[in-house]
Amino acid sequence: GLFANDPKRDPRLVTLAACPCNAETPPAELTASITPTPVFFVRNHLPVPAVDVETYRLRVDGPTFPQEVELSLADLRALPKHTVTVTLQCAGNRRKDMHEVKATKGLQWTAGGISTATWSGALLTDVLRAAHPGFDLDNQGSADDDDDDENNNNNIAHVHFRGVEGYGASIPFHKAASPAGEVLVAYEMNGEPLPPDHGAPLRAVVPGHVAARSVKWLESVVLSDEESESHWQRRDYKGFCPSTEMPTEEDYDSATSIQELPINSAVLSPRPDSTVEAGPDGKLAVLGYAVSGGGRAVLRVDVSADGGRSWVAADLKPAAPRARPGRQWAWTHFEARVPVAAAAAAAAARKDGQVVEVVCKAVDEAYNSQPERVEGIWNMRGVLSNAWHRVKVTVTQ
Ligand code: MTE
Ligand code: MO
Repeated sequence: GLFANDPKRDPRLVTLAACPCNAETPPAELTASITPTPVFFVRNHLPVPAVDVETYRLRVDGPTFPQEVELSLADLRALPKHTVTVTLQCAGNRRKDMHEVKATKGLQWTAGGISTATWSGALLTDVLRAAHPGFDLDNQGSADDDDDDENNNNNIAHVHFRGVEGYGASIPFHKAASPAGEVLVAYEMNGEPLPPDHGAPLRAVVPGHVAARSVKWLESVVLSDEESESHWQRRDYKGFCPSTEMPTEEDYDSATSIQELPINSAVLSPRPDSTVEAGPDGKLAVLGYAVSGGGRAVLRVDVSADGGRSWVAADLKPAAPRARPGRQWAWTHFEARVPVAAAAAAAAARKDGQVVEVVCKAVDEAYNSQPERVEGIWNMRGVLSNAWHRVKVTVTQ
């Protein structure tokens, strides 16, 4: 059948849909800085394509290229190898939290539509230079620059990525053309060749951008003056006003496609609806992850065990502690011990069974923070779901 080429998968993955495969990383595995490859979340829109690595070629083209160029895997491996730790987060991560406030359309991801790996491959800037030695990455021109040199890139504003199975997306040229953007044509994940679910033999890895732009089974890179025509660029992965119940064609045309994601965080432990014990000090251990887009580091995570009345600033453990300034592409784990005894006693007095609400909210280095409530950010597709994460637990003492 259509899915004959789909691989066997780790049974620990939390499957939301089998064909095409959409599966979350299980909560217990989300606590690791680097997600083990077998439990890295999977988000496929289509069947996993069959790829012949012998004949595989990456096509590279653009308006100022004398001709289309084909690069083999050997050509790409011959370029300097670059390794970077990057978190991929689906635009629909935590959609379920939004859906619970008001119905959304899409798979009901909890907080496991996110994972982190070390990715190795060629820098996209090196691939572009290899494909077109005369190509001037620095010449990003401006609309009123009328230089008519034929290598002038004035009109190039986007880089399109296409997958073998038909998926496609694009990113802004300024991200792709900057070596500090660290966009990769990756052939390794956690030190091993890419597995079928994650794009073997090649995928784009776009650090700091929504995972939808990190195109798997990458078959072409094309420079353009326009965004990708792909459905997933033009008719999905966009945010709208909360009153837009059903975006029209005009709404989609006028909205900006998601590239960098906003600051987000989630509690991994305790688990929702669990019964937990406070320590002798009346405190509860809370841990989770926080992540922001665009290479912005997580500055602080505030944790509450009384629904947000009082807060504790958590200890932070970034997955890539030596990342350069402005290039924090990976998540940060947090851990806090939060006073809970008073909240549990108050809940007991209200006779609601000592149920307390554990909350986390993160702040990134631009001092962006998460919205308190879902209502003001609700959208029909359930993307950009980054309200304070809330987990209800029963406390025993
Ligand atoms: N690339 C291709 N070719 N096909 C896809 O369906 N899904 C995108 C992106 N790249 C997709 C793709 C989306 S929406 C996400 S969230 C990430 O891949 C998921 O990457 P992963 O499956 O390696 O976790
Ligand atoms: Mo996604």
